[in-house]
Amino acid sequence: MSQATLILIKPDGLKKSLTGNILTRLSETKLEIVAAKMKRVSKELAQEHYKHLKDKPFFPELIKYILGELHDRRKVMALVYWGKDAITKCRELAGSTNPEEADSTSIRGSYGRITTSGVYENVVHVSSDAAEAEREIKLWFEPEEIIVDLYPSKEIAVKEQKKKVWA
Ligand code: IDP
Ligand code: MG
Repeated sequence: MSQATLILIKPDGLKKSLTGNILTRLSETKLEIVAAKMKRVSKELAQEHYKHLKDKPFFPELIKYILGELHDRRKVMALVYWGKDAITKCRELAGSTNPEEADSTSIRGSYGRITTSGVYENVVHVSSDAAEAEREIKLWFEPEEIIVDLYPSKEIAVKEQKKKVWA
């Protein structure tokens, strides 16, 4: 079954110059990249993305982590991978959430670590199931930024909206 998943290269992945390695590893899946961008992460986006963890003791540190405050990289790379069993394939390549427990050949097992303050710095995010993937992709991307029609969308007229164009 064709599926989509959100992939984020987290700030530690960017700081450690792992973008190329991670994309090469993901290319083993033979999935298609249907959207990609660099994104500054707002506090609202971070909190919404990780809302399922808001009662966890590590939540405040997790938000600082995804905002880039721990790595002086205030951005992430966001991509949508699409194709057969995309979520299972990408999660398998990413490895377990805890980088110490992740298979040592997985992305997280190869490059992740646990900080002294207890955050799992695990270099990539992969959606956990189809419902989460849809929620996350809609949170991180506008329909026009994705080159296939993943989910129903509609056209609306927007009046007098300000937009930056080339000067
Ligand atoms: P996932 O990223 O493998 O889907 P989630 O449970 O959704 O795992 O957690 C989101 C992120 O929160 C993880 O990738 C990791 O960075 C962090 N995290 C999850 N559980 C813990 C924990 O027990 N301690 C510290 N950080 C954690
Ligand atoms: Mg998750």
